[in-house]
Amino acid sequence: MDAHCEVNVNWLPPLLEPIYRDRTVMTVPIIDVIDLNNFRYHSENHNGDYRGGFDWSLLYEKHKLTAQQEKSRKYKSEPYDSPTHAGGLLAIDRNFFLRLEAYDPGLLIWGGENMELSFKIWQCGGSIKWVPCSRVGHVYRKFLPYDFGQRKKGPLDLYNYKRVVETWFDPKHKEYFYTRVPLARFLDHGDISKQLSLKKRLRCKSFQWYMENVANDIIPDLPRNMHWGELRNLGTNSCMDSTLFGPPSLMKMMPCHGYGHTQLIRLNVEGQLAVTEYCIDGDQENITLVSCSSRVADGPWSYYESTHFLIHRPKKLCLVQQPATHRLFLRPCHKNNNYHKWIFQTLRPWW
Ligand SMILES: [Mn+2]
Repeated sequence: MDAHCEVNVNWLPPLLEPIYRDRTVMTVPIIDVIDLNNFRYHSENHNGDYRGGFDWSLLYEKHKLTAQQEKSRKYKSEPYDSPTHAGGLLAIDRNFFLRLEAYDPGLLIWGGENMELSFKIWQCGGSIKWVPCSRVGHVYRKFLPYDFGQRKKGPLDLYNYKRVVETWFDPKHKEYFYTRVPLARFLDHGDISKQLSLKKRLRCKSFQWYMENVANDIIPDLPRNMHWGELRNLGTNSCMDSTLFGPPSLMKMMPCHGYGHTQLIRLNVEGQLAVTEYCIDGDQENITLVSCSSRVADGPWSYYESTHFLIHRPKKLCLVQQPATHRLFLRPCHKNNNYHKWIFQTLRPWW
C-alpha cells in the first residue's frame, strides 16, 4: 500500500481470505479517508457500495454496484467483483503477480499502472474483489508537491495510458480512447512487444470479453468524432472553454491557447458536442456543461462547414457569442453575423 495509509482494526484476515481460497484473486480494501489537515479518520460512508471503473480517457472512476451484484450478495460484508482498482492499496499472491510479469516496466513514474494490472488480471484468468470488511485509511493530497520533470515526447500520463490501451484494448475500444483523447494518436508509446507476447503466451481474453463480462454497465460506446479541435468564434476569435468546473456549469469563451484540455471540443456523429468527459447543451439563456446522455443517439447539434453555423436542432437555433459580454446562448441564425459563426480549429501536439 501507499506510504500515507493507516490500517484499521482487523484489516488483514478479510483481505487474505479470498486469496487463500483462490490464488488468482486480487483483493482491495475499502479505502477510508484520513483528513489531510488534521489526520482525522473518516469512514468512506457511501450510501451503498462502490466498485472501480474507468472512462475512455482511462481515468479511474467509482461506480455503484449493479442491482444484479447487490442481489447476488447474501450479506453486505461479502467481497464483490470490481472491474478496476484505484492503485494504491491491494493484496495479491506473489507468484500470481509474477506470473503476470508484475507491472509493465515501460510505464513511467505515475499513472495507468492500476488500469494495466486490472485489465491484465481479468483478461488473463484472474479476478479483482473489493472487501468491505477490510478498511484502510488513506491521506488524499490536495496538490502534487513536485512535478514529474519535463518530457519532450508528450504528457507522461498519456504515454502510460497509451501503452495500456495499445496492449489490452481491442481495435474497437482503442478507437474509443482516440476519439476521447484525439491528441494521443500523435504520441509515441515506445516498445510494447513484450507486453503483447505475454498476453499471447497467457492466452488472455479479449477486451470485448472483459467489457461484456466484467465492466458491462460502467461505460457506453463512444460515437466517432465528426469534428474536433478548438471551437473558435469567427467574430471574437476566442475559444469555447469548459474551464475546470464539472457539470452543471456555464461554458465560457477564453483566449485560444492551443493546448486542448478544456478547449478540445468534439462533435460526434450522433450530434453530441463534448468536452472532456461531458456534453454541451443550451437554450436562449445559457450554454451549459451537462452530463452526457447515456442514450448515445441523443445529441442536439449539427455543424455546417459551408455556413459555419453550429445549430441546436431541437430548438432550431444557432450557437451565438454575445460580443460585448462574451456570453453564449442560442439565437436565430444570421448569415452575415460573424458572432454566429464557428470553426473547429485543428489542434496539433505541442510536444
Ligand atoms: Mn496515495
